[in-house]
Amino acid sequence: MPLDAFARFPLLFGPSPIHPLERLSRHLGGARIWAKREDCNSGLAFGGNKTRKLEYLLPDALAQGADTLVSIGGVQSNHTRQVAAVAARAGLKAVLVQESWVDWPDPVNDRVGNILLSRIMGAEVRLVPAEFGIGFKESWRQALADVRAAGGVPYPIPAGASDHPLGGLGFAAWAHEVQQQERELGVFFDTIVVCSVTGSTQAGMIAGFAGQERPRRVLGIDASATIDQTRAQVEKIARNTAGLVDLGRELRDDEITVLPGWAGERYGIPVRSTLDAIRLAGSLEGMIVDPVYEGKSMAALIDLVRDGDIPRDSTVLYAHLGGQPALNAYSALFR
Ligand code: 1AC
Repeated sequence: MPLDAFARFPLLFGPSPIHPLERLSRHLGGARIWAKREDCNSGLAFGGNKTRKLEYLLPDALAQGADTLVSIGGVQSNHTRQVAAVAARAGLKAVLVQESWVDWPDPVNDRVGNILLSRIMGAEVRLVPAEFGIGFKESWRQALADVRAAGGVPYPIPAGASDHPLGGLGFAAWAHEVQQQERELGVFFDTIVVCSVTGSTQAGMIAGFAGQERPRRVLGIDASATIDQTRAQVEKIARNTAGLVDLGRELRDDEITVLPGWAGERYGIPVRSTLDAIRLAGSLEGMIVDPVYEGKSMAALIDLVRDGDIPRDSTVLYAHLGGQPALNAYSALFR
């Protein structure tokens, strides 16, 4: 059915802001670079891309009579922080499984940033030792079972709200929002740059843009150092979402692009290009990006423009997904 026929629980202020990054564009000597800011999209715990996805999952949870949102991520998961915020806003409980996805030595890693905010918002936070993985984990199934055993009605939300039948809808709507903003601004973004880990942000964009007349490139930047897994998940969710919103055709393989090269060796560990990108965006634009997601996609954007893979006459939209709270756990890198 068409996208606007899906139930949506409004959580955002409205369309997220789009603005030009003029000093960064000048510094790179080409391509007009703009940003669309999911970190400013709502009043819910510093916003972020997951809030937009949860607009479509929450009505389903409420229709099922759920009283507890149950989700999973790393210790510094932005996603679980946004689930906590959405649960608070909707008057539901939240149980959050926070696995040790990142072997990060900061002594306050499990006390500051995203996890601190989730605790403030009243979520039950469970620290579980387990490696990075975007699939359905035993710890998450256990949390669901525990809520049931206690007489509650859990609503399962997988990592990143991604591998869920409705997970791609939020960013399919984002694609329509971009088109509307382009009309207002008199601009056309021929290239979108977005960080990909659990997949549904990029996948939703691909499905949404595929229904528009003018083609454009959606460049996913892998930040998990598991490129095959990321690409497979983006493809699966993009195809599912395209079917859900009645795209009316199969997505072509060339519409699904996920690029390796900026993740470093492990999810959650920044490398030199990540830190350089964080400093560059901060010092030229006052725009804060994080070491896990946007620092890596910003590093990719910088290299792709510098190397001419994104041509000088391109107009690029950088999707800022709102990962900044994790910075608190990486302070040692900026002393
Ligand atoms: C990996 C989903 C992800 C998070 O914040 O937990 N972006």
